Amino acid sequence: MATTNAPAPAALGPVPFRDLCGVRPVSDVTTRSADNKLWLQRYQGTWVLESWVPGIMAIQRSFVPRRGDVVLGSPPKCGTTWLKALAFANMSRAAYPPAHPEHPLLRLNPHDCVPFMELLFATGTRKESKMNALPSPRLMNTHMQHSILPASVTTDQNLDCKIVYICREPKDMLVSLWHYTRRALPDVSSFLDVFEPACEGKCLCGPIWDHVLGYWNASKASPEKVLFLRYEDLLSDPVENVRKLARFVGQPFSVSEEEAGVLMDIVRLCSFDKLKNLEVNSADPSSDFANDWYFRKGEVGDWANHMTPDMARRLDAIVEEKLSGSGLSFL
Ligand code: PAP
Repeated sequence: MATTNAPAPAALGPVPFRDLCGVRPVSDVTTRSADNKLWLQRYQGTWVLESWVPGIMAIQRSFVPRRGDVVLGSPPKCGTTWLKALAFANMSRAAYPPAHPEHPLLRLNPHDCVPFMELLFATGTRKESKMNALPSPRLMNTHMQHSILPASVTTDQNLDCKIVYICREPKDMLVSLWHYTRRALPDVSSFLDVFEPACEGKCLCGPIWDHVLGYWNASKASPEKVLFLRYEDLLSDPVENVRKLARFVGQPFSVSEEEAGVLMDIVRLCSFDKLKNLEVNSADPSSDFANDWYFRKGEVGDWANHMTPDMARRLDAIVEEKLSGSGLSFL
């Protein structure tokens, strides 16, 4: 097992990955297959994109966490982009004051600031080594289920590397996933194409209930190691959740920062409207993928526009049955 006691370089991070490494962490849709399908593959009990498997295996084999690392975990379409922005703005606020007119998030998409591990570690990209170039504390994200993370990351005693997890009400997550997939793959047209397999557990990074339960149980066992956040809570009380996030990563807001409005500046900078309306996050008709795909509605309850009451009841019942006894519920 990889050790985690490597000395951390002087705290200078996080810095935008793209600024330091000169490359854009690859987007999900580049992983479509030649016949324009997203190929899901069973990997150690989880459903992942076939093209992520080499990266996942490389992470399991060789990822060495450093003191101060923060891994952002999430199922797809549960607020990763938002969490990346918030965590980056939070942890880099000394170097990049959030109200500064040249803040990196005003010119870079959050996914350019925080790399996606599965693709970064994929064989052949050679970007994996670029992780080593990042100054500490480093920020990175993964969609891997907790059960397939390397022990070097999950070991309870290893508080050097922390995990911040975000999940979302499963019906809204599925609707968001469907919209995203539809843009990437024109032959996915019906919501049922996503809904029916998901009810059986087959969806990207699913089963959904296993994904949330893995991190939920880990956060209950080690709350100082895993912070469990919910998209809906972030929407209803961003200030308190950002405060919680800052405390968790060991950078609580000082009284003077609170008085100076730094926390509010971060919330504003990372808000849906602010990020969505930036030029860097706008639609790009010349490309088959654009950053605007990450910013659709940003609301709670859009499922009602896509599911019948029966479909909603069916998925709710499946999810609640799987979560029963855990203390976690989405109802
Ligand atoms: P990813 O898994 O591809 O990284 P992710 O960012 O997790 O996607 O999810 C995208 C969802 O978060 C979108 O939800 P929707 O389809 O229901 O609208 C997107 O709109 C929403 N989102 C992105 N940024 C923000 C933000 N700053 N505040 C609130 N919601 C956001």
